[in-house]
Amino acid sequence: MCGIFGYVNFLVDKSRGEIIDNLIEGLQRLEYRGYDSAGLAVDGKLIKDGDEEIMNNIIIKTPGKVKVLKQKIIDDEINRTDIFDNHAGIAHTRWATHGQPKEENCHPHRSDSTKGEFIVVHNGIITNFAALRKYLLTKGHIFESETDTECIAKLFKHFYDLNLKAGVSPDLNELTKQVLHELEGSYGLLVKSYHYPGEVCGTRKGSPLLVGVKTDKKLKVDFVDVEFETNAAQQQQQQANGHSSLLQNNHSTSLDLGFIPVAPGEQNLRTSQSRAFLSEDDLPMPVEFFLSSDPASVIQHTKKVLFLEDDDIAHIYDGELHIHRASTKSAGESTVRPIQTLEMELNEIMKGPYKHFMQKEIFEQPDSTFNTMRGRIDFENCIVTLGGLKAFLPTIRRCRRIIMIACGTSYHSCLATRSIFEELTEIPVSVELASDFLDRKSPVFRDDTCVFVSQSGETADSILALQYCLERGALTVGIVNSVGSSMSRQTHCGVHINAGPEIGVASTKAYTSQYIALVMFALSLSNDSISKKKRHEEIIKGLQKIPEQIKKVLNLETKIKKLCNDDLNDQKSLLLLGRGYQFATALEGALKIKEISYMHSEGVLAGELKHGVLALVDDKLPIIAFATRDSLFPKTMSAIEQVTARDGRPIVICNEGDAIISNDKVHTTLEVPQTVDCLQGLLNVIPVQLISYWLAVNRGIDVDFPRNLAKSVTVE
Ligand code: G6Q
Ligand code: GLU
Repeated sequence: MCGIFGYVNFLVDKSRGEIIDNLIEGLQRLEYRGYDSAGLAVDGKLIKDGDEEIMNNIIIKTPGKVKVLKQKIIDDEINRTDIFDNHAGIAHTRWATHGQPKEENCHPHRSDSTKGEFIVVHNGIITNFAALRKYLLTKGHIFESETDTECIAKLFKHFYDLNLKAGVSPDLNELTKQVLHELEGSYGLLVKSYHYPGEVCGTRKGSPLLVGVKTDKKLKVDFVDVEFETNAAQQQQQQANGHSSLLQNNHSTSLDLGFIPVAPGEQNLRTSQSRAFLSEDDLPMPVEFFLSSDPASVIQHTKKVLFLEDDDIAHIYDGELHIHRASTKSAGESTVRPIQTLEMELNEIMKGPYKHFMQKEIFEQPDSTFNTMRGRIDFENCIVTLGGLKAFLPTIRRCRRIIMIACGTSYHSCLATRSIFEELTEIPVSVELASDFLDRKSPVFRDDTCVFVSQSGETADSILALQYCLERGALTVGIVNSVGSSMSRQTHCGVHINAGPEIGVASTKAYTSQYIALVMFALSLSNDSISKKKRHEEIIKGLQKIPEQIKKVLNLETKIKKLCNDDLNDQKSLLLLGRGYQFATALEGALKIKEISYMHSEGVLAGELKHGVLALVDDKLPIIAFATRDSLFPKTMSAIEQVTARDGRPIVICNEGDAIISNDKVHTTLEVPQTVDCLQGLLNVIPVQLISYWLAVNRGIDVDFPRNLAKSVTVE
């Protein structure tokens, strides 16, 4: 739910101050993902431990934003000057799932309070943590927090000690495998330990994690080999899988007898399969690694990134990145992980002249919508080409139904385009909220096409629904913004909406780009139909004008700001009325308003007004009605009549210069340009995005970080 960030330098001298600054900056760019607490761990100084010298560590953590952590580091007068030529630092922003945002629950967590042998940051949920905790308590471990995460740190020490007892000194990645064998749930996690100075292991299951690589020299190859188990270790792993999970042993003390240490051949066996990191002359090369849940925090350092797959263990030591697998190799599994070059620019993730990311993202929509279409629509010849779908179109055309699955705003973009999908493709389309779809265990068949729409590509409910559909053999399509996200990798085919990074928790530009991507998808599916040719041309011509028309709608900001100031600020509730294409706009507007201004608001299907909602209407309740010109316009007008007849004075979103809307009956009008009926929602949603924004600003709400919400909802 939150973010993790790690930084490893090798043969690049860095002071502790610089290392901390790197970690803090990484966290700040991740903060939008979840932000109730933050923390980090770096090396301290060498201390005597019996005959041994060990590096103690510095853990600083606090509830609140990263700036609070930054201040705490200053207040604690942490020494900034010590220099490290090899160091591993880890950091975390937390969105609590287990235990309140209190200092003891903040990450990093440690294996023990005396020396802090193993230190862990974790993103996700360990579902069997209660049983693990119970077991570890019987083994004498003392817990310092209420989190599920802490049992991971304890497990590292537990297994480390068991290996030592068996006379084996395990490699960090082997130890990580033993720990992962015990964990159920989802995780992106990093571990460091003074037993392994300058090393870090990062692993993931169901939570994103990537590794950025920065070197002066060119990498020899742009991939890293996956290091699978040797036969001996594999046999041992199978044995271990067979019987020795800690919890299967009924928490008995005989467990330690059943424990299988790391295969002797595997301990500290460090083969250089990491071809990318060998220099020409075989000398180690200076390198920095950035581990993160999000490319946005890595981009200012390097564009070279490697996205980890579920069950990958990235082991970084001696300036090399090794990828191991926590599970045994299955047939057809890829044996390399590519090091990709990110196209994103740093200024794409900065606020620019805007006060908030949300405002910036609303105003980016002329560009973002254009980028969604860029290179995909030939406006002159009215041809749409979606490279990521082309090969699958014949299969999709033959499917028996299309199921669109998403959450929140992404769900609304599906609702907004469902009707044009059905009209153009003549395939039945159902639209599902991912959580409800899973709750119902809805039947899915091999000849279904399941379309997953998501900005982040990491939303847990949608990913679970995706897995459910994959297991049932359906064809899956991803309509995703975040490149390299779990959803874009796990679907068979899809379209990246190319809206650029969206940082404000309230989704705005992703909505309009998803909308356009879905319309382009429907156009591609039906491009073989002669009878639909005219309609195609009309829609494509309409799409061409959308970016310019959005610019015009954005000019309404001053009027909207005044409207919010003068009339809406002190209201407690707001209704949004729409029907046909505009029902989705009403729902999306209501979601925006409630999530960032905390004002209750409800999207109502105008046709349903008389079936109950009308009882709420009086001269006080603010109402926004969508009355732009389409075939349902007369019906919408009659809903407005029903409202005005009860002294309601709606704010009407209508087409430019539409005289039918008489001024004395409505509170005010917000006029938007006219476009094709199925695209009108792209323009109508902009005024409500702006209303929600200005309501929130006027109420002094931190627009980009509304309470209780996170940008990337990676828990069910
Ligand atoms: C809306 C929110 C939220 C979001 C969902 C789905 O403003 O951002 O409703 O749309 O949480 O997220 P994804 O689109 O990332 O799957
Ligand atoms: N489950 C962990 C906790 O509550 C991690 C939450 C997160 O992903 O931030 O501490």
